[in-house]
Amino acid sequence: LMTVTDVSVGGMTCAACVRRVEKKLARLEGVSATVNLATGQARVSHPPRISPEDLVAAVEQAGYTAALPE
Ligand code: 9UX
Repeated sequence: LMTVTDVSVGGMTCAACVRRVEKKLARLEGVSATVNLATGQARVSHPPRISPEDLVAAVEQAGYTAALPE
């Protein structure tokens, strides 16, 4: 069963940014993500063994900022 986590992504300004973030997240085993450029939100489906912090790290490694909901 997958977990869904929303991540706030900062620094995206175009559709290529969106694809970069989605592809970076998808490199994690079992992860798929849809990024909304207008809202700056990534909705991520992932196995429970991948933590929200892992998702934040992946987004940051793609060159963007990331934060979890408060
Ligand atoms: Mo287009 Mo998004 O150059 O960084 S990929 S702004």
